[in-house]
Amino acid sequence: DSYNQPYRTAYHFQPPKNWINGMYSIFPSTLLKLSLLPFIPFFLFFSFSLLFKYLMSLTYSFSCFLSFDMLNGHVGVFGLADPNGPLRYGGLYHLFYQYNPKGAVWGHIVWAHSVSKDLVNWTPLDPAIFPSQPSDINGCWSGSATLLPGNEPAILYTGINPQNQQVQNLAKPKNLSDPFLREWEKSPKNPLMAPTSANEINSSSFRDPTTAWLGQDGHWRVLVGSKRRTRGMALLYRSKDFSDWIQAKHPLHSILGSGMWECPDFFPVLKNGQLGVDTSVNDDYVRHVLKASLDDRKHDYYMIGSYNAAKDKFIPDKGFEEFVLRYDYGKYYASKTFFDDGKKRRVLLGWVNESSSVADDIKKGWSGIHTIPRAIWLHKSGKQLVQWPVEEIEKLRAKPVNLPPQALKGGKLLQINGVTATQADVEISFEVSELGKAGKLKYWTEPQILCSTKGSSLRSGLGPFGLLVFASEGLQEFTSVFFRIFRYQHKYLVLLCSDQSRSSLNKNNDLTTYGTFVDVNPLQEKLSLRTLIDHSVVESFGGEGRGCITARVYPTLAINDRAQIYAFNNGTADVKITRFSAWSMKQAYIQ
Ligand code: DQQ
Repeated sequence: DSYNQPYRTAYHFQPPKNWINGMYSIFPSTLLKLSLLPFIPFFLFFSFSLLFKYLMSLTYSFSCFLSFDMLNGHVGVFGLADPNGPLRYGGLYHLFYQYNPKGAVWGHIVWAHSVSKDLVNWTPLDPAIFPSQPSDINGCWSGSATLLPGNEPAILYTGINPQNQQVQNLAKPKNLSDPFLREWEKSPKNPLMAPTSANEINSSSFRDPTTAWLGQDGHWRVLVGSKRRTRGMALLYRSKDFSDWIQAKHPLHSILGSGMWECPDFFPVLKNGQLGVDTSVNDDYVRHVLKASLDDRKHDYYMIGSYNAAKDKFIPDKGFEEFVLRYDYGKYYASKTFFDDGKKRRVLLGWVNESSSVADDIKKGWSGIHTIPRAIWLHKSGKQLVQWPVEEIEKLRAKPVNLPPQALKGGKLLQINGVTATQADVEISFEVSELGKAGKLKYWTEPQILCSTKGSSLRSGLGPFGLLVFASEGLQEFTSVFFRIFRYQHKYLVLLCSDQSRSSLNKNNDLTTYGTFVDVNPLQEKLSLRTLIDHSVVESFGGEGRGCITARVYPTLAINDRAQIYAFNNGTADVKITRFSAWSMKQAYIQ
């Protein structure tokens, strides 16, 4: 059915297929329970939701009452969103995620649940957490898992109560001897954390508890995203028994003007090396990362600093006083990390919404995918994080196509044959010799602006050179992922762009171009690019994971066997391809 679903991904996680046509086939019991809940007659809801979306478009502030992705539960679309509470237990990886089982009827958001042995192939199970008690009767929103001593998983998540307030609840597995953790039971003491008149917490800006960590004093700590007026913050709670939680006097950290911090994350990273460490580690061989999904900007930002355990304060490093660095400079939101103690790595999961129109989403019948899980660690410079697809994804590689090192002259287009162009993993490295031809950047310019104004067609000194993917034979459609090199203040800036402006003849799509600078010195290093191509996903890693950009494209011609891949150089200077490997990717079992 790839012909009538050309955009469904083959190896990026998305709602199981049979949730779309016959959603009752997977877990009738649970869904029937849900459907017995009183629901608004369809026609009323439909008009309500259109009216609602109209209101939303008018008044932004209204949306802080309802989370951003709930509006992605368009009528009849089965929206997958935030990854929730990822953990490893019983030799299995558990992924939960925000899901509207009844398509449109938002407010019944549940924690859908899938398990995997390798983070690549996933088996769906019944939803783990769904509205069932007053403290979450209007929805089970995002949260995180913590492994308590004795390896007992505990999930803290946001519930929406009958007054539509956001409160924090606890759920634990009913049966620890079930490695699939199919059944979860909620604390009868829920909600464990709630807005009160005393704590002046805004009940529509209080959500997404993090994985908890254990302090030297034997007390647990957890963060909850919040804001007061425009000051975004990470509220801190402490607990001795993981049940009674006391709000700390001060947030762990806050930034004036940053707006609501959704899906916060707080974790240590080794100063040296690529291994991950447990969330509770706090020694002088780690640094700490504080991340937030900024509701006002719809991007995931992070800062590096140190965690002062005595004061329960995060002190950002110089240059990180504001949220500047992002995990991914494309479409990427509500990400979560977890420590995979099996392979001693920290794994990052992110949600990528659609760039298609609402009408097209309804036609597709699904919306939302997750990126390939990424190992994440601190770059040796200590100034940024590095991300790389987990090595297990390489098991899907088939039929390698390798090209010998060769020049790629200015204006040259090199067609790559022998690869399934809609389902591929491409690695290419470039060497640049004529740096003297690099264009001069007179003044600092945002990378996304540079990429948008100087698309892949505009010739300049050094670049654009890179890949054309989802390219139609006549190049009526193509998505270009490319480098440009500029000279700026006596050094070279390497720009990485993912240009979607020509990706589809269907202009109803969001064709925004994305860009970032990659901290690579072309005098000393090759420029490497890896792009994972998967039907409607272009997930790119520049500089071995120092610059990541995820995009969604919906070509009308360059689909199935009519898509092409090219290497290209539209600069005036020649460049050299020093390494080229491409693989056709096999279909993963993501149901
Ligand atoms: N999505 C969840 C919220 C979170 C938002 C609701 C982020 O908990 O803040 O589906 O996308």
